[in-house]
Amino acid sequence: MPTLYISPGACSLASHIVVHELALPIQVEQVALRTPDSPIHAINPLGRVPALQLDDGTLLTENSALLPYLADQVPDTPLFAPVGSAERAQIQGWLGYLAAEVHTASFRPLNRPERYSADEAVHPGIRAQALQQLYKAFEHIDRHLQGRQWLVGERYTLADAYLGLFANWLLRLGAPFDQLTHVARLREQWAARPAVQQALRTEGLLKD
Ligand SMILES: N[C@@H](CCC(=O)N[C@@H](CS)C(=O)NCC(=O)O)C(=O)O
Repeated sequence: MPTLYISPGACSLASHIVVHELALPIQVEQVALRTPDSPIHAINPLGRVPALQLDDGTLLTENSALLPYLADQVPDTPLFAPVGSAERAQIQGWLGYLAAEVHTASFRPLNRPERYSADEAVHPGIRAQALQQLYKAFEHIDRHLQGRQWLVGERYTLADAYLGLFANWLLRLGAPFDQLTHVARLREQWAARPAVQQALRTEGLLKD
């Protein structure tokens, strides 16, 4: 059976959720991150999650590739859209935006300023700039969600599964992110989904 490597609360939550949304026959294995002895280093040379190892040993990484791959295991799932459709490109557009603008350009310097400078004295400045960047990235999403329930096509898609996890990370930041009411509403709808709750429970992030 294929194995999806995840770490509790990490960005691998999006792929983990989709495994539950689609009831895919995939085993989920939790690994530690940023420790040299973690088994993830033998799986993914970057030492990162999510990573999906197929039965023949093929390794798939990157949420922006994994989420479409998982959805494609169930043809016609409403989580994605037909090949060649504008909706499919819109969903992929949001996956790219979330991976690049929200995760890599904003959350990473906020959480890991040491990757941008070895000089600890400048870390508060890196974090402050990253917070501004993050706010701008989410303002764009909040505006897009005005008058819409979900990001694309009036139904929950891969893009919302991925956005929900980043919106969840915002909870610990408080103001001014709490002003983004449309993002907050989407996060609540996301958190109410049984597949999201199942994934959160497995990762030890939701108690009964
Ligand atoms: N662009 C990758 C980012 C993956 C990533 O940065 N994962 C983090 C967890 S959120 C990780 O494994 N970090 C461990 C490390 O970088 O050492 C994706 O979207 O899949």
